[in-house]
Amino acid sequence: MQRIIFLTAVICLCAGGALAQTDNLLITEYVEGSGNNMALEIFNGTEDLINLGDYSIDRYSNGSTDPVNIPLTTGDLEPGDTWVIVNPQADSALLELADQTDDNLNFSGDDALVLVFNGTQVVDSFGQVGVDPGDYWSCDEGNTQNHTLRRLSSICTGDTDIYDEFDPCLEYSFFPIDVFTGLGYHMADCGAVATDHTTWGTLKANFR
Ligand SMILES: [Ca+2]
Ligand SMILES: [Ca+2]
Ligand SMILES: [Ca+2]
Repeated sequence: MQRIIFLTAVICLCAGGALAQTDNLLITEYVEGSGNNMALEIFNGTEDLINLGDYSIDRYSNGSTDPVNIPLTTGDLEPGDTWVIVNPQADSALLELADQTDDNLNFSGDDALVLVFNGTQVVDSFGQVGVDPGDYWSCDEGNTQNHTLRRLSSICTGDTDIYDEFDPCLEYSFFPIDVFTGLGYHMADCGAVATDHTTWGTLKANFR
C-alpha cells in the first residue's frame, strides 16, 4: 500500500510537470536591446499542436492605431515549445536563437505589440495601443526600453484588452539590456495537464 501511494504520488508529480496549460499562445519574452537587437518569444502552453500560420503580430508604433502586420511562419508549434522572432539586423548572438526573422519586428520601447489569430482575434498584447508613453512603459522594476522582459510563469492567459493601461511589472520580470539567455524556452505554472507524449519542446520547457 505504501508503495502504491508512493508510486501514485510520483506519477502525479510527473504528470504535473509534463505540461502546464495556457489557454492559447502567449508572448513570453520581449527583447529591446542595443542597436537592432529586438526579439519576441511566443510560447505554446496548450496541449495541442498550433499552426503558427493562423497567427500574426500587429505592431502599433508610437501610439499609432494603424498596425504593421507581421505574419508568423506557417508550421506547427509543438505543445511546450517556443517560437522566437528576431529583427534580421540583430547581432549574431541573437540571430542564432531565431526561428524567424522579419524586418517589421522593429520597436523601441514605446510600441505596442499584439498577437492576433486569423487577423482579428486578439490573443495577447504588450503595451497599450493608441498611447505613446514617451520613450517606454515603466514600473518599479524597470521599463520596456533597453531591457529584456520575461513573462512570469504564473501568467496563463493573454492580455486581450489592448487599450487598457499597461503595467509591465504585473506580468513580467526584468533583465538587463541584451540578455538573450531566456530565449527558446518557457515554463508556465498553470496547473497539471496529463500528456501522452513528450516532445523535445516539453523537455526543454521542463528541465531548463
Ligand atoms: Ca517607437
Ligand atoms: Ca492590456
Ligand atoms: Ca523564454
